[in-house]
Amino acid sequence: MAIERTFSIIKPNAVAKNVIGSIFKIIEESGLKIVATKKIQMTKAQAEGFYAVHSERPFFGTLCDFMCSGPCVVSVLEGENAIAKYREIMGATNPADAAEGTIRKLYADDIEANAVHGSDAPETAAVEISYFFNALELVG
Ligand code: RTP
Ligand code: MG
Repeated sequence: MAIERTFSIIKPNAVAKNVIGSIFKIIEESGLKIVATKKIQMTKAQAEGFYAVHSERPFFGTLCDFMCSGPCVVSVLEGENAIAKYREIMGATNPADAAEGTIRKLYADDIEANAVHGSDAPETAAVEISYFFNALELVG
């Protein structure tokens, strides 16, 4: 299995709950390594750019408002099968469907304020990582 990188956001509702460290612990205990990380607050335009793929969805406006409503923690995670592994420990998009012990089961408030984002494919991971990090910040 190849070593992959994926992109993570700890969303504003989880940052507000003061559980950044708890989420990092789950990530590290899964075997994934935090290659880079920083706390940011997105502008509306930055959130709209990040979620451009969802621009036609009915929840796009409220999602972008939520994502810039407070600070987030953006990170690059690395490990074997990192993209699928991170989505597994995140749990289902809707926390009502998320398995016990997953990050969303523990920390999501609802389907929108669902605590974390993780890339869904190698191509989107590469685009999302470069949206927030430059090469000098990716020290491995
Ligand atoms: P993410 O992209 O954040 O990792 O989440 P995901 O793949 O599990 O879900 P996706 O379908 O890509 O949706 C992106 C984010 O939009 C919000 N959402 N709201 N109100 C709704 O029905 C709804 N559906 C999705 C969530 O914040 C979701 O993570
Ligand atoms: Mg998604």
